[in-house]
Amino acid sequence: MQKQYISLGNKDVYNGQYLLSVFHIIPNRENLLSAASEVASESSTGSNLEIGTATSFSKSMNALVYKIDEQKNLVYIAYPWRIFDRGGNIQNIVTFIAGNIYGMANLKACKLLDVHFPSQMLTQYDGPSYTIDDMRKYLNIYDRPILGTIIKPKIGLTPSEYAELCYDFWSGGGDFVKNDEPQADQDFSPYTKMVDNVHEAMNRAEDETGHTKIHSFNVSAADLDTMLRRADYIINVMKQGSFAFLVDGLTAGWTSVQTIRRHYPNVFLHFHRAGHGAFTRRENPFGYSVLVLTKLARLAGTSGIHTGTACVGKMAGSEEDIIAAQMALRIKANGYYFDQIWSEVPENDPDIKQTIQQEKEIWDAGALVLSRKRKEKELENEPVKWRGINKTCPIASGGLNPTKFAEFIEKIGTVDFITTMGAGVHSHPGGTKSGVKAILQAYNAWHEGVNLRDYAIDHEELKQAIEFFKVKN
Ligand code: CAP
Ligand code: MG
Ligand code: MG
Repeated sequence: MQKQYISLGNKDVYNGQYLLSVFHIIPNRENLLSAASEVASESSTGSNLEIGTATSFSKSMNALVYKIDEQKNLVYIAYPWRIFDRGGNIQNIVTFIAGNIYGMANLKACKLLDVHFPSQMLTQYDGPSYTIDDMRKYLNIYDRPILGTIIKPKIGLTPSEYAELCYDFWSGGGDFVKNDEPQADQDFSPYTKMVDNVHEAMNRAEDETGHTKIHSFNVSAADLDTMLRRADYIINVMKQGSFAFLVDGLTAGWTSVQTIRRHYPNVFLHFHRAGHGAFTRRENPFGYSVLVLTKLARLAGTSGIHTGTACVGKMAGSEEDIIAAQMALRIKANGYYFDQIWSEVPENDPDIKQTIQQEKEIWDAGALVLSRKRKEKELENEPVKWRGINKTCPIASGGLNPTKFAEFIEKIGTVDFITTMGAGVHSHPGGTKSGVKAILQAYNAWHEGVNLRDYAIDHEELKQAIEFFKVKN
């Protein structure tokens, strides 16, 4: 037991000087409070033994166990946020609160479930600069989700084959195409050739449809210089607004995410979270939650992050995906353990209070009302311009298909997201173009409140999708 890291009932932790956290901890042998003090020590100033070199100042930087729930094995730890690297560094926060502690031999479980960033701390971090609102202006789409796809097969197409599928999706009515997360500079698809071919396909599709289109290019690479070279090549070829930069945020790392955010503040930063399941899945006793990942990504300045499909798609998800989506989008959102307000001024600021109330009214009205208001541009109570961390948009992907779209929209409660369906589009019996038409038809059925099967009677692509995806009801 390291008593200098325990301060149960301490109310100072709510004074804005602490990042608050809650962990699920199961000790091997010792009691929960003792294990908690070891975690607080190892994740802040200490080690496994009390050190004689601590000073009165260093002790003031100790993390503090301020609350404990023996029944649920929950431990609340407050971190003085001055211990984190200045300059808005996310990687350093993760190293502290989700680093060495997972290797501690005296624990059977240690999972960071939620975090709370106080307003004063938010001022130190970038937050998103280019948001889905900017993307909506570019696309002139306000009243529905942005409809995207991932090109499949995941890898193995030549640049022209790849670009042709992009053209099919865009000319069929789709808005947004992304590289799949491992697509990079493979010998059978040289990076610059892929970009050039996408550019030509996009021009063709825009000329034909009269609508702007977007492609999200994976700029993850072996080193930052190569990432910047790829990003700069895209900027030289594509017009502003027509591209996003995708970063495999976990395998390329937080430094890569923040480098792209800081070098290209006018580009949509698309965070793909490949690998997150290794530590976010509920059955994993060690790691941190989808909610924590999403909050860190917003703080880092991500414009859009995959937040899962809440069991509607193919990935192991949960209701937490919906909480994560709201945490990404809203000015104020409630986590399981902490409310989070993303304003850089305290909650009792009159502007912020009004903005939070306005946003709540829009959200409580529901996705359909938001969609209709956006269509008629009736958003008279759109939250006023507010001071704080801009929104990150949810990206809904894995395993979605046109027949599951309405169910997902109802679950997430908003249309303010991007969907990127891969197999859900390219496995359509009529091919990619029919796949995207089926998504649009499925959206319109939901928006008009018409049962999918009824709507499909005179919409062939949706009818084929219902057969193919074997929709029961
Ligand atoms: C989806 C996907 C995405 C996953 C990521 C894939 O393809 O391209 O990377 O959705 O999962 O490679 O599986 P499908 P998440 O649409 O064909 O499933 O969005 O949960 O992070
Ligand atoms: Mg700021
Ligand atoms: Mg993928």
